[in-house]
Amino acid sequence: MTKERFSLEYVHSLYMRALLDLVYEAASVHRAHHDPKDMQMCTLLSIKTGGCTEDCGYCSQSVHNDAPLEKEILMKTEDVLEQARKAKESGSTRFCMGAAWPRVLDGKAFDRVCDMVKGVTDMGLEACCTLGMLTESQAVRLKEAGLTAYNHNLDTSREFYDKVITTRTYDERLDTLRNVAKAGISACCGGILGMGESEQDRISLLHTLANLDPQPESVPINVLVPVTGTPLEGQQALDIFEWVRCIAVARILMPKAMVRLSAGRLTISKEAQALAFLAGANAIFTGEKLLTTPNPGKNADTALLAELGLQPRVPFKDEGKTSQEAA
Ligand code: SAM
Ligand code: DTB
Ligand code: SF4
Repeated sequence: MTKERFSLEYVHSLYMRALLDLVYEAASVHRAHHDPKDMQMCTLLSIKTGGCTEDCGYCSQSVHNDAPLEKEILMKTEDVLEQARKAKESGSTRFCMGAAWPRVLDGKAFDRVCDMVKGVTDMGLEACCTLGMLTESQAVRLKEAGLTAYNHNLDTSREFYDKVITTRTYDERLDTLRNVAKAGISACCGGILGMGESEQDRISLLHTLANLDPQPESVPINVLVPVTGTPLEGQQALDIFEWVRCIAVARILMPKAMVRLSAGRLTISKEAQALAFLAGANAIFTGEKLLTTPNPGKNADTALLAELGLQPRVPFKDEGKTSQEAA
């Protein structure tokens, strides 16, 4: 077994620091590795919605749950590219396409997703996909199509995993992450907080994420959106300072990663989001909708960024230019 980068004891000790000391350290690490004014804006699109055979307890799209949802078959490539164009016009630099599949199957649907990835990349946007489990050869095809990153979350600790999902294992998640890495694609890998897990579970998740080799290029921090008709619909809301702690620890342990505030922002105050940005969060999903649940609209986010003196980050193909030059 290779030696781990960070011990569980160390991650635990970081997590338990006085909150403001932790935020201060995370802010220092953030400023040493990133421009603290930059905020990466990403847009999500559900390219295939609902009907998923996995039993994830939080998800509106699982056939095992009873969430009110209109199922939709795989979108047409031209419709996806139209949405990508709109996302680019409204300032997003990354376009993430999500499909409610347990795993990718080779065939026409996957061929179409590869075409979408190529189209999005050709537009000068970073392309990201989240399609469920993936083999190494499928990862290679996505890489050839130009994929920047693959989103595949560990979601919670290994210990808590089967309290939330029983149709797959933690090791299967890790296998896909290995296939993604072997193909030379960056991983976008994080989790969901507020599913009833303990503090120790959050520490364990952060420990696993930070010890991935290579570390994730981006770390989405989702807060549970309690969807009606799912087993987690009545889950008590997470203490917001636990969320801030996780963001700060993620920033310290993964200094180069984009730490992305993902699901759950709609119910988080702008003051708490400002604290999260101070603690190192530097990416958000923008637009009225995530995959199936609502998100703060563009106007709210544009106003928040302006109030805090933050600016949308320029696309990777325009690196070196200022935001104005790239526009
Ligand atoms: N089916 C693929 C998979 O599970 O990897 C991709 C789509 S799945 C919807 C992407 C991620 O969305 C999940 O890993 C989870 O972190 C997040 N997610 C789904 N439902 C959520 C909810 N109700 N609240 C917060 N995050 C959620
Ligand atoms: C991630 O970690 N969060 C995004 C993205 N990756 C694909 C998805 C959030 C989905 C929230 C629930 C929904 O809208 O269905
Ligand atoms: Fe939802 Fe993804 Fe789980 Fe399917 S695998 S139920 S889409 S989170």
